[in-house]
Amino acid sequence: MTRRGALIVFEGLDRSGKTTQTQKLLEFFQKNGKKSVIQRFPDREEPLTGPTIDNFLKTATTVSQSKEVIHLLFSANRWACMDRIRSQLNEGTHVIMDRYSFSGIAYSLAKGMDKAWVCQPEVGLLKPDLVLFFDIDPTVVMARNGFGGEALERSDFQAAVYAKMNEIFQKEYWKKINAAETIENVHEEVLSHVNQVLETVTAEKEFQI
Ligand code: DGP
Ligand code: NA
Ligand code: NA
Repeated sequence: MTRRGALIVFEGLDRSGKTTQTQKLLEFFQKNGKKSVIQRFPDREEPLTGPTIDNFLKTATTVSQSKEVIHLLFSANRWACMDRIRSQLNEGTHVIMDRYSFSGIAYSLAKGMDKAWVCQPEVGLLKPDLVLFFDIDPTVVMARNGFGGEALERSDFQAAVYAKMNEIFQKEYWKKINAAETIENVHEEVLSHVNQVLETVTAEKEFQI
């Protein structure tokens, strides 16, 4: 029987280095002959919800939208990808996620939404084997090149998201990564956590917050 792949989630603020590190982890797995994919959320290629989300992220400062609708749209985007991701895991492929439900919850909590309400749509999604929280001072990411390109990349909002990510941080399967370190050092830290969980991957789990 093939051992299922691991579901490894990278979370953190915009510009905290997640995308670079998901790519480095993918390359590491591939060098070791291990099937793996990167799944980015929001998945702007997902046919039903992707284009709408892309449009929202590009225009949110100029158009007013219901925060409930936006929340459900991002959640629907994750749900729309679940069957494919489950199949990939079951056939032994590691799935590396660039954001997941925790972004969905933290971004909406930062808008002042109710916690139970925002968690509910995530219930039943696949539970990660590992969540790597890219911990970095919001003022540091805001100074990084390219910050501010999209609607949600505003300094006051990022600080609020950071506070909410810390609030929902769960000790058991979240690991904090010092994202202020160099790219190579962060990669080493990522690998040390990943190697530990690969030993523990067993049956499919359901998402719980
Ligand atoms: P990224 O492609 O990682 O740069 O994400 C695009 C933006 O969308 C970023 O500002 C974070 C935000 N985002 C990601 N997931 C969610 C979500 O589930 N809900 C909300 N409101 N925002 C999200
Ligand atoms: Na971004
Ligand atoms: Na990113």
